[in-house]
Amino acid sequence: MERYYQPEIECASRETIKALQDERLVKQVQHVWDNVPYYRKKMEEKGVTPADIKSTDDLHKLPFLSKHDLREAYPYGLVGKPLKECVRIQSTSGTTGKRVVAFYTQHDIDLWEDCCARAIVAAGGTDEDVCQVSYGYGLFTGGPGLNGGSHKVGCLTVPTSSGNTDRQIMFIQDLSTTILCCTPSYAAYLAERMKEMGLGPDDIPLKAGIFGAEAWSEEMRRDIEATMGIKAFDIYGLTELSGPGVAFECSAQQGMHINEDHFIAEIIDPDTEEVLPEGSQGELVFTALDKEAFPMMRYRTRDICTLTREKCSCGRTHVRMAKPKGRSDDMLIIRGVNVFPSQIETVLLNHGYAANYQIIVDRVNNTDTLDVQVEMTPEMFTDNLGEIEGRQKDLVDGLKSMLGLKAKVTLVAPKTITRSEGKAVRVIDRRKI
Ligand code: DLL
Repeated sequence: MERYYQPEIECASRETIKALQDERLVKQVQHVWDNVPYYRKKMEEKGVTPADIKSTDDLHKLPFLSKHDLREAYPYGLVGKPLKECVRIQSTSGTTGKRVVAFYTQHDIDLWEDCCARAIVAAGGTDEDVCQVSYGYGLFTGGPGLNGGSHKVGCLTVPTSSGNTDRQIMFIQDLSTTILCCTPSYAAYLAERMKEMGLGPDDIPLKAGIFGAEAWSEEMRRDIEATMGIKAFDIYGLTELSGPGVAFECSAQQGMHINEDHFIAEIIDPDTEEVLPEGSQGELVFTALDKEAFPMMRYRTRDICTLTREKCSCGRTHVRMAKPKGRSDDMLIIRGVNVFPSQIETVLLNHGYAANYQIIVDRVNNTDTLDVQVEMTPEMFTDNLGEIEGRQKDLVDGLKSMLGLKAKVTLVAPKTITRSEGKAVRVIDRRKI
């Protein structure tokens, strides 16, 4: 039986959702106009006033916000409430430039935690469950978001944060953890360690995993599900919009339902900024409808994916997003060819490897080089050079047919590639361009 956290919203008719969005958008535009001078200026430059926005049909008139705006307005330029009404900040791990710092009122935290609670319930969670949150706690939104959601559902919450892998497994066993929340790469690492410890799916009390914060493939899902004996659910979100829980998978595992009472999603062509029809692949853009402290209007996520409104067997009516293919800024252009790390991962997993790999891109004599280092699994480990060369050639061929590009493949011994406890770093781009 499918369970819902807020069925009156999650299963509402399209008309009800549209009416709610219309009302909230009009209010939110006024809030931003009155309280966020940075965005008001953008509206003025575009010749738009709140009077022009009468419903969601007028959304396209509003200007976009991008990471560039967030950097320019850092730290307080986009805050929509007096600081004395703000109770928390969270921040991205941003490796380049300024971090994004997002602000929350208590109302913002409540709606964020509701979104995470919906995700936990959609994964089968109830107040009978023990939910271990192994996302990082602190500035990263993963730990605090799922922690809050888990409380709301009434699960017994185990806030282990990430790291200390053997202790994670000890808690899973001793406390009979039933739901595990962490990044998919950390889940794969935990699964690998459990196998090494001789634990099979029947020895592991887990029933579900809620894995997100980075791109992961269907092949990786199957591997983790088989090793841990669980059903693995995807969850999506970003700091700018609150954190995890913007969208989540249900039992159908056919895309993630976007919480449409809080967010409007659009897909645009990243080059022309034109809004694309349903089903087209493009950049995901979100408008937050009822965030107070850090309102985001038409925020360009850089994530590339598609949306569908096809009926879902779970009964939820909210639009679904496909797994993001990667970020437009993760996409590598190698010898003129667009390459997403997720395509490389698919080839590796289809050839029986685990997701332990690194992609090294360089430029030698003005030509781009693509070197994929892949760990052999313990079962396939050998020092027979002929066998290794044969396996490498298979992967070179597989990558050629997926990418249309010749890569160099180097097989390395098990356990040589550093494991990730948070978001995995898969690409090293050494090109100085
Ligand atoms: O990663 C929030 C989060 C925490 C989501 C825990 C899910 C679970 P940021 O650090 O701001 O926030 O990174 C946001 O991560 O724009 C995507 O590129 C990527 N991302 C998040 N979830 C997924 C997912 C958190 N399920 C950025 N699949 C986003 C693919 C994802 N990419």
